[in-house]
Amino acid sequence: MDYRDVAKVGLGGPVGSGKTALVKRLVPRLSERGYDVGVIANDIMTQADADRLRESVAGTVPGDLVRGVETGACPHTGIREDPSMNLSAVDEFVEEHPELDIVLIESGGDNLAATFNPELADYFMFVISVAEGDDIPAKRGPGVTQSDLVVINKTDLAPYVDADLDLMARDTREVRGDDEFVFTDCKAEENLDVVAERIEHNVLFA
Ligand SMILES: Nc1nc2c(ncn2[C@@H]2O[C@H](COP(=O)(O)OP(=O)(O)O)[C@@H](O)[C@H]2O)c(=O)[nH]1
Ligand SMILES: [Mg+2]
Repeated sequence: MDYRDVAKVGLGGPVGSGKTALVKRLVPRLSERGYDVGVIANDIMTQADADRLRESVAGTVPGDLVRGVETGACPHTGIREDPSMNLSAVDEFVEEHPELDIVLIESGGDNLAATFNPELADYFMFVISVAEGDDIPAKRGPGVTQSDLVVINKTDLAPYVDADLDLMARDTREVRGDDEFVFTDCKAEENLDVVAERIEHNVLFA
């Protein structure tokens, strides 16, 4: 078994947008649908970071199904130009856990341009938060325009940061030319089933 035998879902986006929060909530939803899920955290520089991730997903993801990959200095190389380290990590992962159906790969890159190499991710979700400003979609960053799904998280915070969700929806639709975006609230667990459903529909049934 190697990386080609497992569905790989990439999560990119700025630090703090809610990628880990989303991973935590997607795992039980995908498990409920009958899939075995593993998690890889990319650009982990120290084992302490991997431990933190393991702690934060504890309860929803068993510790041995969470891996940290140290891809080194440049945060984006490992997911875009040269995903070989990540792909070997997936290979090792599926060798030890041949039952895995899906691996969620969280990128540590803090950049609107951090896109996933199609070899590394069969499905690439770009996670932003409304608290980063409602003009992010209009900036036409490659994450927003080239991802398979844009997740616009933390809708609960919109009133506190004067974020106009209608504007974000209009801009996202316009810059992408499609409706592949979802508003989520990881705190109140809103619309997370929609994200799980998109993954299932686009990756596992594809
Ligand atoms: N209010 C609110 N907070 C959130 C939401 N999603 C994540 N957070 C919080 O935002 C912070 C950063 O989230 P995290 O998942 O670690 O971001 P990451 O850097 O993208 O992995 C944490 O304190 C989360 O609890 C949300 O939908 N609403
Ligand atoms: Mg994280």
